[in-house]
Amino acid sequence: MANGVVEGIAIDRSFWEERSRYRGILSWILSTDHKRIGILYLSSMIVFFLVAVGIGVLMRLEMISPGETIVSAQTYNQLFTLHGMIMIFLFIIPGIPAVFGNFFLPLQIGAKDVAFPRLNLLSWWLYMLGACLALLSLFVGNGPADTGWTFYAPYSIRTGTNVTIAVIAGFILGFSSILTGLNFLTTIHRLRAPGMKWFRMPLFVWSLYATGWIQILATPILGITLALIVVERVLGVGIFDPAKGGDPVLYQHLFWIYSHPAVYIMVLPAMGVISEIIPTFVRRTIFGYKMIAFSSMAIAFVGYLVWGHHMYTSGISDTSRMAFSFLTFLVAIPSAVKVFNWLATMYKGSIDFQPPFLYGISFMFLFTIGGLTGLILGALATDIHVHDTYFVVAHFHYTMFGGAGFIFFAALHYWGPKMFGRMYNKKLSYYAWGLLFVGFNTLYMSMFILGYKGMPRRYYYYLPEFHNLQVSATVGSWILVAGILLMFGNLIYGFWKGEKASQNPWGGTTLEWQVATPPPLENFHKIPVVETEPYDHRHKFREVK
Ligand code: HEM
Ligand SMILES: [Cu+2]
Repeated sequence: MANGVVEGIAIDRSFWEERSRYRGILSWILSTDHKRIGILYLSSMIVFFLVAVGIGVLMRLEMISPGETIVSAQTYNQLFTLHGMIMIFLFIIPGIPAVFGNFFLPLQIGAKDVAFPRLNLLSWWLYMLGACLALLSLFVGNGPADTGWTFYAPYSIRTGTNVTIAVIAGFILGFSSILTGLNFLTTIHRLRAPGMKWFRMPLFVWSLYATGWIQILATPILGITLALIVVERVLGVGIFDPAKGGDPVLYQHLFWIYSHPAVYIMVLPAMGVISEIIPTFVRRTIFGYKMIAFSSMAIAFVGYLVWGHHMYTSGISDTSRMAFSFLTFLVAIPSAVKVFNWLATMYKGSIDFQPPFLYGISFMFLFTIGGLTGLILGALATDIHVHDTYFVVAHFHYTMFGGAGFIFFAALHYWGPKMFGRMYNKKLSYYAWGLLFVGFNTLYMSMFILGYKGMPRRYYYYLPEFHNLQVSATVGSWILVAGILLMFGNLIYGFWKGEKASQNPWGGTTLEWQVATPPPLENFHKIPVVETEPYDHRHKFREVK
């Protein structure tokens, strides 16, 4: 039977109708059901994302002409710091694991919930506490931090803005990520259904497994580093500030020892989602299942060893620069294995260009541009030229936004109907995709060229020869935001008022498509027994009537 059959399941109350002793919003914010926690993360995350997008548009508006346009130079510093902090710590790092990992991991392995449901709820509460603190830093004292999201020392030690509150918020958000990772690793080790052997797990589960190890091993390093900033700011102990005998380069090492592996907390789950979407819409089993699973683990491991490529210009030795450059090229190999296997799966497949597939393969195009420019940044000779310019800003928007961000959108289009039980308007999602894709490339391609020509990042003023491309970048941001708003408007209206969705609208083969839509509270009445490999289109499972 196909990847386990759910026998004798009756149409049951969906998790939306959970009977709990609490009513209204309390029945949500005090629920330990993994599906409800996934929806809690989704709703809070979309709000934070849209706030940060708004800040991004403001920054682009400011840059439409050299000199003051709408905000002062100091405010501009605070805007890019806030934008980066919210996008990284409140959207893209929790992102796919917290929303779709929470909702679908137990369903995909045949479990009733994650291993520690109450700890799971605590992770969301910590996420919200961290978010509230970050937003509080807007309104008290000297206003939000103006250091950039990287909080480089010694400026982050000396500035009078709310760095202390911001880094405490980061510290708390780190715990939310650690607890989520811990929960997922234990769930995958302990709660798989009978027959769900390691090499029968969907590849999304493998990507969450690799990500979980980074979440629990790397995040504590960020926690300690941010705590040391607070110690130095509050107690004046010299750790990073050379004026007090500290070492600012030590700060950079500690910060990037977490923040480079952190880019894989962002991208690995995205690579897992696309490995689900491609077999579904090309109606073929995935090419090189084991190699894709292993390449997730390889990326997670080698990704720990490349952090120095952020510090080629900070005065580290030539030997270490060469070593970090070599290792950076090495990490490109397992990523390329994945791209090759996805293309091989699509080759000669009967492709069904549904919205999830379209958003999904945009990831492959945009992430490949991000990855290849990553090699330009990984090479010493070229990096020295483009480090700290718009080229870097464009590069990480292609990898993080074009990569993980577009997959977040693809996952919403793919799994949203299962989560909410209703469909969205497909035509509108194609239009939204068009605006997103054209706006995205206009904005960030302009920034690639500006950076290559020498436009520094985080600068408020610029030379007249940069003006035309700055204008096209800003126009690109308007088209991009029109796409974002149309996409979310269409999805929210569809999930609320749209036509009822069937149990398996896309013909997926993994377990979540074998339970009712939306899923019942307990997921499965009887623990399923898994008998075949995932993505096996030869076996059709019975619709629950
Ligand atoms: C409509 C969407 C967006 C727009 C218009 C936008 C625009 C920008 C601009 C113009 C900057 C450069 C500021 C400068 O160096 O002068 C920037 C920086 C940044 N963006 Fe975005 N961005 C968007 C979405 C995103 C997303 C989705 C992410 C992450 C997933 C992201 C993460 C960052 C980070 C980390 C920085 C660096 C901030 C710093 O220098 O400290 N952005 N963004
Ligand atoms: Cu890096």
